[in-house]
Amino acid sequence: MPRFLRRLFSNQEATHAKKETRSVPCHVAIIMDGNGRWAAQRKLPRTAGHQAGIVALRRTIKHANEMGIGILTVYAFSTENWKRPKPEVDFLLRLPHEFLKSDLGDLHKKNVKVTMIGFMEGLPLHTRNAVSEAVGVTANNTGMVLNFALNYGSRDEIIAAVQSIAQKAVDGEVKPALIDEQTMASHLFTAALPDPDLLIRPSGEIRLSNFLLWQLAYTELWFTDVNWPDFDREHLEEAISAYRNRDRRFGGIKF
Ligand code: V0D
Repeated sequence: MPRFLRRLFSNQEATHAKKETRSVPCHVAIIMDGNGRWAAQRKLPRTAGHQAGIVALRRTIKHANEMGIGILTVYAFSTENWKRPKPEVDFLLRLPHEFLKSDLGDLHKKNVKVTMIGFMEGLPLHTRNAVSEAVGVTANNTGMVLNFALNYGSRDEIIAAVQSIAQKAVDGEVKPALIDEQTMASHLFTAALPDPDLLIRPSGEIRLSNFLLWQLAYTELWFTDVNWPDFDREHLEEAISAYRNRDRRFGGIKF
């Protein structure tokens, strides 16, 4: 029976919900938004906001790791970010190297595994090399997964998945009638990861902005007005405590 039908006919998720309300979310995704606004409020250049965003990222990784979060996915660069002025794009695309130069040693020591989702081939070679090195060095680590969404766009990700499934159908490798959620999920960048349990978006914007559209189907969403550079342990704790107090029903009924 396909998964969507099994979900209709079983109370598995409803039962599961009770357990999940007491634990820390396994997978937390964050849209690191509000860096430009933070800088503008201080009459600083946008680049200063991005630098402050790195500091917030560094401490959030530390807090997430201490809290026992299994996977932290952070949205660092979207496919739409190419529309920004070239100097800002160039600055942003140097940040992976800059961040890893200072932090990779510590992350590796803490057994953190660095991974990436997004259209790698669209990034400049220097950015790809920096990320590839971190992914390679930490490939066998068994601690928290730190997953960077770089040059990522959800609609393009879904289109690429559909193209590759369609090609397999043409080649006779898959039967169209048997394509199910699992087929789709296994063709997305996130194939190796469970769906996020919690999405956090700071900076007051209440939208998904083309981030993980498929994967967020059942995710709890948490929005806060705090800009990303000001995001600290208390904000992460607030989001997680809200998550733990919500009943996750996955469309089932609670009993
Ligand atoms: C700028 C706030 C770390 C968001 C954080 C290329 C906007 C700082 C990385 C990074 C960015 C990416 C991959 C990796 C290691 C680090 C990063 C970008 C922007 C866009 F393997 N911070 N960071 N990447 N900002």
